[in-house]
Amino acid sequence: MRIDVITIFPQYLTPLRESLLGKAIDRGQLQLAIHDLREHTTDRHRTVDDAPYGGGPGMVMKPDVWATALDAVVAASDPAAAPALIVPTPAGKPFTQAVAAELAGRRQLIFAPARYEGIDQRFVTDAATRMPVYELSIGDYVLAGGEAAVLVMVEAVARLLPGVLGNPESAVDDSFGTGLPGLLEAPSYTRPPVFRGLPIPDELTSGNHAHIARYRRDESLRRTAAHRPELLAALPPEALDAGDYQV
Ligand code: 6GU
Repeated sequence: MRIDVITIFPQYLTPLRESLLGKAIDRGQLQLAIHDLREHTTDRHRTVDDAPYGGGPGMVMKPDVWATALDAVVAASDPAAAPALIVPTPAGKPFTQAVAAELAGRRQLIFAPARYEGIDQRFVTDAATRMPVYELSIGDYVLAGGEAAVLVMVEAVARLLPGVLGNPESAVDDSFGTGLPGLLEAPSYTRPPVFRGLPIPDELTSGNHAHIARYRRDESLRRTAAHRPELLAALPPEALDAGDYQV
């Protein structure tokens, strides 16, 4: 997969070259290019924003500068990659594990994170005539800009790419992965067997795999009920198994 990010803060995206993603880049599973939006301005002050039509606080990013930058990235791309544009915004659709999986199936993603009060909407409207556009929010809170959301989305997508995770099964059993539809993951434990007086739950040391699976499933249900009751309420009846009715 190829990922392009256009931003006025290129340094903000450098963590994407660390850790798991850095290794994927080194192995050639992921190509990452960060582009400075200001390189696509034409005035002496390298202006990227202006006052909002209709008034109000803050500034709006200029559609002409964004469109020029996007055109340059598209022109340098393989047309067969059919890139999709991702515009992070708190006014977008929720970025979920299902959306991450959909994006992981594409060959190229171009991210356009905004600062200030966002980008002139005509940039999105115009781009959508040429490519798929996703306006996406990472949660119900407001960030100072979309760059942190890009870090989140790229990490969630890249770990789903073939060969990026050491153990592909760890993506399956994750909260919101395909192993436990609609449930949160059970808590995890490792050595020592007693930590500050706290033992490991007996079920996990029993060696009985059916027992362990039942215990983890019950803990998933308990955690989901405590932290995310709306997820439990939304489960279709067939997502429950016979043992669940005792919980
Ligand atoms: Cl994607 N951007 C910004 N600026 N704030 C957000 C967000 C995105 N998602 C949640 N809050």
